[in-house]
Amino acid sequence: MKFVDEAKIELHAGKGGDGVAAFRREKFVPKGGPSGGDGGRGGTIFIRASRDINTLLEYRYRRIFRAKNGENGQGKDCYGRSGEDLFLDVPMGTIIYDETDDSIIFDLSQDGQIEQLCKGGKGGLGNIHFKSSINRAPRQFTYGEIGESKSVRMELSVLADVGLLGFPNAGKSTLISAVSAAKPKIADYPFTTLHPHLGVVRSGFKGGFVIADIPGLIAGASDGAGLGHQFLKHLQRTKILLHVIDVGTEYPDTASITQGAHEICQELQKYDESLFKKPRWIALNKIDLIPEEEREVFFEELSAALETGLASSEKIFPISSISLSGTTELINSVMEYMSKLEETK
Ligand SMILES: Nc1nc2c(ncn2[C@@H]2O[C@H](COP(=O)(O)OP(=O)(O)OP(=O)(O)O)[C@@H](O)[C@H]2O)c(=O)[nH]1
Ligand SMILES: [Mg+2]
Repeated sequence: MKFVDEAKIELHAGKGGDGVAAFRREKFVPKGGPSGGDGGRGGTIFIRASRDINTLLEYRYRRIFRAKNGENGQGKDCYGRSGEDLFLDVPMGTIIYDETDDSIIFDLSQDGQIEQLCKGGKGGLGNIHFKSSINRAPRQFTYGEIGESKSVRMELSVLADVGLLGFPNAGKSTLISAVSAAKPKIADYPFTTLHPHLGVVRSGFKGGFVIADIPGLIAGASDGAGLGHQFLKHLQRTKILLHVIDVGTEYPDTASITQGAHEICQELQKYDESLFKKPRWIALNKIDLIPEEEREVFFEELSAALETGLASSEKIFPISSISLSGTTELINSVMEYMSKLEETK
């Protein structure tokens, strides 16, 4: 599924340092000439594309970026130091729009591509530049120029890395809203989610990964039951499927939970064998509804039951999308998995 990750930021290049008017004061040189140096150039803001970043998440937390100002010039022919340039790293594929007229400024399609976004202001001139045959003691100097400023929008089309799968009401939307900034509708009735949503999860992996929340599936979806199963196509290019199972509501009916899990996997297999064969993990959700002291035994029993059929999964994570217990472990495991995939690429 295509999804647009977006961030709006404000950029201010550095101001140039002012030039200065100064005169030489040296022993035995009674009337020293002008010696005021130029101001340094203000820092320029560049944008740099990198294949090592996945999302624009970083730019949703920090929105204003300023490059350093140039230093003012000084006496004794000293020039001010230039302000340091600022490089903003964005994922390859990011498109930069000018917020004022919505025009495209850059389309960063190459890894390592660097473009100048906001030019730093020129430094002012010191009075050494104004010396002439008719004016040997000029007092003129100029001020540094203001750096360029811009408001830009960055857009990136991203594909989901993780796809959520499960019955209506399993808590898929609650999970995505717990681990990402996405705010899908959540309600205690089936088929709350009618359209797929994506959420970006902040993690150490390339600045985050993307989870897709799709409408719930039910048995018979391949024949059109419920909302049907055409939404599964959005999971086609994901790297992991996460099968969310509501174990809290049906606790302690292991047989019914297992049966339900198999139904989902049957629908998946009917839809597409390759999707069915994708790595699929299980999130046992709503564990907050299960008495704490009974959880361990129950999870063991349930894991054993799930292992025997279609729904078998290498990894099972007991979680609560409401109390957030277990969600960090889940996210960390996804992150590790993605990093490994990347290494073997
Ligand atoms: N106690 C408890 N309730 C949860 C948990 N996760 C979700 N719920 C509740 O379960 C109900 C369904 O949650 P949703 O996130 O809308 O479920 P969904 O899987 O997205 O459902 P559809 O969009 O209809 O497919 C809501 O009332 C949630 O508050 C959980 O971990 N614990
Ligand atoms: Mg939902």
